[in-house]
Amino acid sequence: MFTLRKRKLLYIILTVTALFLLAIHSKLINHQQLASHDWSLTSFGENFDFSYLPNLSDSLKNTYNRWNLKSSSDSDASIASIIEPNNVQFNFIHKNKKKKQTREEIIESNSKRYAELMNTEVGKPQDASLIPPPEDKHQYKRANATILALVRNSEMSKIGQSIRRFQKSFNGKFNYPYTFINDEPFTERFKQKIVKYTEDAPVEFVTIKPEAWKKPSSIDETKEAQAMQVMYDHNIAYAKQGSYHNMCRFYSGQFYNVPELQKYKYYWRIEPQVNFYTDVTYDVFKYMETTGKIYGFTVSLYDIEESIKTLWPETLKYLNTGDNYKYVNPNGSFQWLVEDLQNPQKTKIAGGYSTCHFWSNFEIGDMDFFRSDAYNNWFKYLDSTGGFYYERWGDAPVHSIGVSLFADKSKIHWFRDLGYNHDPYYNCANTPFTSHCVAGKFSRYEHLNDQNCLMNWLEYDGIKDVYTRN
Ligand SMILES: Nc1nc2c(ncn2[C@@H]2O[C@H](COP(=O)(O)OP(=O)(O)O)[C@@H](O)[C@H]2O)c(=O)[nH]1
Ligand SMILES: [Mg+2]
Repeated sequence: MFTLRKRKLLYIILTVTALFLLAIHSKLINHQQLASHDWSLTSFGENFDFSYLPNLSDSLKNTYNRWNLKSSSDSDASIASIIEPNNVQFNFIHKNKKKKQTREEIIESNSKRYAELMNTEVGKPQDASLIPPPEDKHQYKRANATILALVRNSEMSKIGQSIRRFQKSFNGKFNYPYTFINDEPFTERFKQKIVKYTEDAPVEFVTIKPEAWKKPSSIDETKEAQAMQVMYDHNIAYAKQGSYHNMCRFYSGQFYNVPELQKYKYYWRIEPQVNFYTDVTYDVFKYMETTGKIYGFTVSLYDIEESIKTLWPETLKYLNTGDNYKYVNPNGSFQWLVEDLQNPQKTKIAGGYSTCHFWSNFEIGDMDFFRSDAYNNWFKYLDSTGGFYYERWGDAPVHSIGVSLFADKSKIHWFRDLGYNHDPYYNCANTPFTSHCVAGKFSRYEHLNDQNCLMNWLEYDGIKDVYTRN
């Protein structure tokens, strides 16, 4: 039996141990809450969590809350946009107020309409006279354009595949020059091998200046490392890959300033391991030129909302500062940006942005648009927030928000007729010139059909069909 003294001692030891365990437990919980705070869905109430934007003024918080994060059922907005000094707002207009569809019904209806559209045979765009392939491509007067590929030395054979397909589809007929860019010098081996694919098209190899590629010195590396870990824990692709963040920032706001690209107006971006399924029988760059279009795309989809949580709120903050409102084009394509029906949770997490974007691995664009004050000043602001590193803002949502806000929607073109694939998505229409892809198929995984934004852009922004003659 224990003596009274021993019993007292045991009691004290047990109490201290219990208190100690309790303290550790509560510390662990606190730590977990802290670690997940930035990303957990539960940290969001009905209003946006402004802890991401500590410097946000109260008036702007109110501006966001006025329209942000309302669920589709309680949204009563009737004005699509307000573009005034210190009062820039975009509201999603719910048309079917009476007959509310569920998310599943919306996805089913959009997928069905998408498949029908892509299966309806179309030819070429009807809104311009198209220039056919020249008889002598060496004497041909081309548009001021280049085929642009940012690529690593290690991706030689993958970009080679893309170029072989691209030459067959388009460039073998028109012979536009290629510009290959890289953050490291291209090896002799890369250069020697690539020209076997590019045939007789002119080729330029460019090393990007470190200041256009490297992470700015203003980035707080401790904060960045913490943010990367949180994103990594939430399975965000490339969360911890610094070079990917650099790439996204570079393609968002640096590529059009590369000295070797100054001589060009238009670019067609290609990537490793992409496919082109259409025998293109007109000069696509000249089509952009004659119609005055500034941006062409093939695939439009939702993004990983947690990679761009503050991109839209920061954009609104910028537009609501000084006279930046003046850059917004009153005829921009705003509706698909703030749509909140198909994937409402995404719109909520991304602070009012649907996350819909044009997929930038295929882009045909006018660099003069990106060089404009409207786009470039906005990019500089975005860059100053550090969001390319503290989050993982992609160049695709940045380009898409940029062109949707600052360009007339008639200047953005869906290349419905150009068959294209970057895994796992397709743009495959029923045209006499397209083969080896399945018309109407959006993804090789059917469950990803809910990621398709195209019908939203076409419908909610009232985009004119230029493929059929009216
Ligand atoms: N030179 C260079 N190119 C890169 C780097 N990271 C990505 N890229 C290029 O940027 C483009 C997008 O990268 P990719 O790996 O295809 O990303 P994903 O399509 O988003 O999965 C491709 O053309 C890559 O070759 C890099 O660190 N250096
Ligand atoms: Mg890629």
